[in-house]
Amino acid sequence: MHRRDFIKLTAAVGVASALPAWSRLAFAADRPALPIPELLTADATNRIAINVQAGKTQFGPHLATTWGYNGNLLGPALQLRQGKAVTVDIHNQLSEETTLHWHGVEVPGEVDGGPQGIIKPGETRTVSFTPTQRAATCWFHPHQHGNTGRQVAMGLAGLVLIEDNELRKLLLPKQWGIDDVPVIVQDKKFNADGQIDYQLDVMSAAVGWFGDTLLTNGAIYPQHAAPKGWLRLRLLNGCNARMLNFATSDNRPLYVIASDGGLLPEPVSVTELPMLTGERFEVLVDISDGKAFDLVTLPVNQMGMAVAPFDQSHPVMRIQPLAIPASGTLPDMLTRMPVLPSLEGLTQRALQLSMDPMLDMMGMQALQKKYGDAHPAAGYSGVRHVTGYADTYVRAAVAGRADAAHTATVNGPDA
Ligand SMILES: [Cu+2]
Repeated sequence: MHRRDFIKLTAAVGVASALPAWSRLAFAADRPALPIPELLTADATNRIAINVQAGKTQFGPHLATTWGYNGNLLGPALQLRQGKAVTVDIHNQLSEETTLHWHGVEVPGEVDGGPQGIIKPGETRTVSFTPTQRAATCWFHPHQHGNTGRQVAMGLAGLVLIEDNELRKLLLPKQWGIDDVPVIVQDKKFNADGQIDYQLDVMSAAVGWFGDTLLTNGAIYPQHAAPKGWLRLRLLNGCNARMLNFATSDNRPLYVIASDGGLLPEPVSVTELPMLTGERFEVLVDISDGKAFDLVTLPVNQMGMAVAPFDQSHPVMRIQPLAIPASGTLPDMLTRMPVLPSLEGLTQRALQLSMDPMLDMMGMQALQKKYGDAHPAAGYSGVRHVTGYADTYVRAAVAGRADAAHTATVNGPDA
């Protein structure tokens, strides 16, 4: 266990032990506590240090070699301020090249860690930038050419929280790891030796790499105890290719307050929240009734992704309300948004990405051979697979970018 995990766990247990015995019993001993990434802010000289390093992580029965930022797995949540310059020193302690890409953060190309921003083993890359965008939950991960998927699968990913004055004024839940909770969801696969399995074959080349074990902040079906009232979840679909569809086990609504781009004008109540890979949403959940429930992901209509155990509702984490009251609220209004410009008279361009049809066919056959065609919901039993953006996404994923969906379709002004 990381020291920071221990501190968070101690804090959670501290809260729990202040409660009557019946309440503590609800916190199941056999379920791991949700690991909470450390909230890291810049030091007095506006610097943040990130070490890209290798370690070991226990996943159920598997003790696997994993990679992390400043730890064994995943990384800290970097809290940045709008308008405040920050310098990040990225030290690569791995034995191979990597890059660090600021996903969703509006930074100049030379600062970003695309495939050009290589950090050789043992070397340090220093980047400086000033966030100018609205408050938003973003993330960072490698974007090494040809190796992005594997390096992320090994554990490299962390959150970036951009804050601004507008967000600070709202009385949203904001106690990190207590009622403002990061939820990084990723699927993993392990080989016979219990190591992370990132073998690409015709099937994963055709439909995208996917695993059979769901991790939430790196833990299998963890639990989180939170003060009863409003609970804020910062959801990240950190999977390689798997679309997720968040819901609650007792159908209580999720109130979406922010997307990739920051606050929505007002909360939107949903009972299902589909998320493509790389996407972030912030939701508030009312847990004032004190009843425990699961955050789950429902089966999705995406080729290859609805096979067992994902052919049914699958738990993401258990949420256990505590007896103590929470202090955050769900405001009726969140922010003012500018009116969308008229789309009239714009030139529309459609770019279609495609892949080797032979590889596609071989992948489909491999999928059918492995899982059979007994799951119509899996969307691979027909001649064609899923339609729309999911299909485009799957194809984009073949290009090897976990976040290629952003660039898969471009429709816009011919400016
Ligand atoms: Cu990305």
